[in-house]
Amino acid sequence: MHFLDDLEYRGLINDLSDPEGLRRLLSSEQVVLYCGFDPTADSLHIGNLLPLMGLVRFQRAGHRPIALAGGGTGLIGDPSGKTVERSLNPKEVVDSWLENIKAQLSRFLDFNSKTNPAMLLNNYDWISQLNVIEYLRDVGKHFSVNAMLAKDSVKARIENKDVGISYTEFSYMILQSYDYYYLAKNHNCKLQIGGSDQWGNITAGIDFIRRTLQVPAYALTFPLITTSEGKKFGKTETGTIWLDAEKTSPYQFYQFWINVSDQDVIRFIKYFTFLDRNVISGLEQAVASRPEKREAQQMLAYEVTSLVHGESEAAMARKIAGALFRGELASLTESQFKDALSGVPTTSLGGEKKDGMTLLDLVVETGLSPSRSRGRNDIESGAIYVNDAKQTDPGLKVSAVERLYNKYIVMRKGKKNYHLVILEP
Ligand code: 629
Repeated sequence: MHFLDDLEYRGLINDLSDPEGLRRLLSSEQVVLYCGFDPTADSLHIGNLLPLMGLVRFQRAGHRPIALAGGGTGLIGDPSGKTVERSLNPKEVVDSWLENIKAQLSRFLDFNSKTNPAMLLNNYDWISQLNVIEYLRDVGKHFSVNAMLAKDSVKARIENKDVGISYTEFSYMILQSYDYYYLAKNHNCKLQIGGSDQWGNITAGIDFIRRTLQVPAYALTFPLITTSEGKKFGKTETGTIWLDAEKTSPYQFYQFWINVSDQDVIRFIKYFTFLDRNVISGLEQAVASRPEKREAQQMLAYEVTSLVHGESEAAMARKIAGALFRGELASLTESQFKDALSGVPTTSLGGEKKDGMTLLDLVVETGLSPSRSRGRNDIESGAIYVNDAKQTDPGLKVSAVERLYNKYIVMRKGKKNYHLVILEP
C-alpha cells in the first residue's frame, strides 16, 4: 500500500498541494520533510500530537523528518487560527520554553537511524541572521501584500476592525516561508506538514521557493480535530492535556483517552496510534458488539500513553484505573492514590466539625446526596461506598471509619461518583 493511502485510510489528510506529484515523489526517493512547533507554552500539548506523529509516520516509511523548533518564530507569534493579537513574550521566557519543547520533540523521533535519521533544528539560527535590508530586498520583494491579505489568517483579522493585526504578526508567514526556503536550499526539504490552520503559511512558502529556487515543494495538512459533541479537542474541565508529565500526569493523560466516546474512539485510534488495519477493524467490531467493555478506549489509552510517557507509565496508569474500577484502592501507593483521585471533588473537614459526624451527615455535606431524606435512602439502598466497602448504616460514626494514609476517606455513590474527604487534624 502506498504510504499516502495509509494516511488517507486514517483520515489524516485534510489537504495536499499536488497529490499526484507528491505520490510520485514519495515512491521515487527518500523525502526530507518538516513540521514546525513554536514555543508558545512550556510544553507541547495533544494538539501537537497529530503532526508530531505525522513526522514519525514518515520516518517509519523511510523518509527523513525535521522537527523544527520555532525559537525565532516563537518570538513573533503566528496569527493563524488566532482571533486576537498575542502579547509578546520575553526572550528569556521563550528560550526556556524552547528547551522543554526541543526535549519533548526529540523523544519521538529516531536520530540514530543509519538510513534516515531525524533532525532537530531551531529557526532562530537562521532567522536571527537576517538583517533588515536583506530581509526586505531578498525575501519581502517576493511577497505580494495583496496575496497576503487574502490569506485566511490575515483576512479574518482585517475584517474585524476591533482587533486588527500588527505588522509583526502580519509578517509571520514570511518568516515561515523563509524557513521552508532555507530548509529546501540547505537540507533538500521538499514537504512541509502541519495542521489545517497552517495551509496559508505553507503554501506561501511553496510560492516563495518556486520563485527563488525554481523547484517544486509540497504541502500536506492534517484535519482539525473535533469531537462528535462538537467540543474542542484536547481540553477538559481541568484544562489542556499537556505532554509534560509534570503538568498532566500519565494517569490523567491515560484517563483523557479512556473517556473518549464510542462515536470518536475508532477515528482517534486511526489518528493517534500506529495500530494496523486488522487490529483496528477488530476494535471497531468490539465497539459495535460490546461497547460496555470499552476495549477500544483501553487500547487507545494504553497506546498513546506508552508513546508519550513510555510503557511502564502506561502500565502504571492502567493499573491505577483498574484499581479504582475494581474497588482496590488499598493496592495503590500514596502517590498513585493522590494521582488517581486528583480530579475528584474534594471536601476538607477540620477540627470540631468531623467529631460526631455520621455517614448521613457526610453524604449530605459532600453533596453526594442532595438532602437528608435522599441521603438516608441512598445509604440504606446500598448505593454508598466508603473506602470501597458498601455501608448501609446512616448512623455510622465518621470517627470509626478507617483513614487511608492517615487522612483520607474515599466516598462513592454508585459506580463512578467519587468524592474525596480530607480529614484535617
Ligand atoms: C515555523 C514555525 C515554521 C513552520 C511552522 C511553525 C509553527 C507554526 C505554528 N504551529 C502551531 C504551534 O506551534 O504555529 N506556525 O503550536 C501548531 N503546530 C502543530 C500543527 C498545528 C499548529 O505546532 O501544525 O496545526 C496544530 O495542530 O497550530 O517554519
